[in-house]
Amino acid sequence: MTKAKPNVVLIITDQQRFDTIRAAGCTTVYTPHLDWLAKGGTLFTHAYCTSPMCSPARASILSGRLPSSHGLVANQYAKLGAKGLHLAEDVKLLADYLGPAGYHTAYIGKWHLGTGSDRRGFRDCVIRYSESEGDTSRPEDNDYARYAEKQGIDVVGKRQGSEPDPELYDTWTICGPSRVPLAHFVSTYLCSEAETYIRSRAGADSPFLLTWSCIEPHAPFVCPEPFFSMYNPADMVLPENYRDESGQRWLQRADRQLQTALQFTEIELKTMWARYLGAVSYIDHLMGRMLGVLNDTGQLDNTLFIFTSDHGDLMGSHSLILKGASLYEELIRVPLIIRPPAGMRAQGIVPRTDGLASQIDLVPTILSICGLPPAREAQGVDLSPLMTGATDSVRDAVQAEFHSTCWTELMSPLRMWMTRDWKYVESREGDHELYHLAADPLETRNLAEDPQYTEQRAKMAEALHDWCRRSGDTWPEVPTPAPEVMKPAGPRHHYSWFHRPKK
Ligand SMILES: [Ca+2]
Repeated sequence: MTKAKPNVVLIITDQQRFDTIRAAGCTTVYTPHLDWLAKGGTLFTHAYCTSPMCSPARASILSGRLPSSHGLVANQYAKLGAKGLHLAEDVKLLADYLGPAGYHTAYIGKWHLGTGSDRRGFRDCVIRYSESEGDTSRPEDNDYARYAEKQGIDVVGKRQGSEPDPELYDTWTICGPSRVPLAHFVSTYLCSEAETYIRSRAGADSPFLLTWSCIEPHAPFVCPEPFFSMYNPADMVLPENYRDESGQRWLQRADRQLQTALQFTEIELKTMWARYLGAVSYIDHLMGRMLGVLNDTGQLDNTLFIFTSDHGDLMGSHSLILKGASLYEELIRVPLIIRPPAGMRAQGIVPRTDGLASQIDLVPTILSICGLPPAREAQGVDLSPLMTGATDSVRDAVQAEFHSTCWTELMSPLRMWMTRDWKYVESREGDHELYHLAADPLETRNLAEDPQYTEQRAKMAEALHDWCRRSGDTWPEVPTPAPEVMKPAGPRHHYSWFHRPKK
């Protein structure tokens, strides 16, 4: 193996909507490094996650398979032991393809695949912290906790190191600057570790794969100053469909994490947006640092750089916030920028494509650009013909799925079949959705029960069921947790950091 193969840097943020990057049309945010990345590569305007939850989506990014195929259908919690949900040993991940091809493999940051400290095929450099239970098997595996201790910083709780300053935190809007200052904040630490890793690879014989993942801009809306206060809430623009109360209907689904936005005033929602975008600008700053080190060490030209997120957040759209049993655009459409290595750029790259793309396409695309054989197990397609302009479409439809927020929660299973013009969501609870995206891109008119569209709905359902048959998805049968791990039905779930009324 020579370094003729490009390095690969894959960035995965958490809960970042597609419309939060200036290059993607968000005029209220500053994302100069992401915009620069988009300028030298391809911005995908219609890239979709497979499921709007961490574990299923992240496993899809890394395996090229839908949740019904890789099996991690909901968020896992390893503490449940054998009855918990785990990524099966035989699911091959990106590093399992690149490692044997001679790549040095690194994983830095959030994992959330329920394998404890094990990062599967990512073997050569691993930096862990414990954002979610189960990301570290033993306390001593938590690299960030050890770093923080050396700085005299005590990190506690689920969101280790990214918790807000308790004196400045507003429990109603869940907004507050971080307790840990910028220099020692967890994602800054993860970025510094990435820089160290990138420097260590300069002059090495073999190419590297670095996957880097952070918790931002996931709620609660916490990040270090000066990014936290970077935007004035009054300047924020709420989503065009934030008054669409038809979304309230989905609060009735069994899943209990989705929340109503109607409980907030306009300025409260704008405050959440200001802090959310502040966290996006913080990520952008970290991207600038990594790109700078790649450039300083002469490795940028030979690097395939990919920026994406696991899924989105409703952030007020359809009068809802956060995520849950819904497959609205704001939840499933993700940022995706791919900047190919110089050799491919020299042949001409389309700066922007509206072609449909899915998270499951990343593994096939990376393997293709690296000149490696395709992954037999992956269900996605190679996106590089969209980037070179060879075609404006590599797939007729994208699929998405939903099972439950957590494996322990009540299920509200969904399946989606979406073309550029139509979206059909089939619900096991019977409350299906059909949107004519071409005429109603904001998804405010559900046509599923409209007799005028019976034929269209049947056509979409047939395409979905045909895909399920071909892909081995047993829908409408879905995996069921053991009854003893299920939380009892009751009031909506409240996370420790969740909206609490003002005192
Ligand atoms: Ca997530």
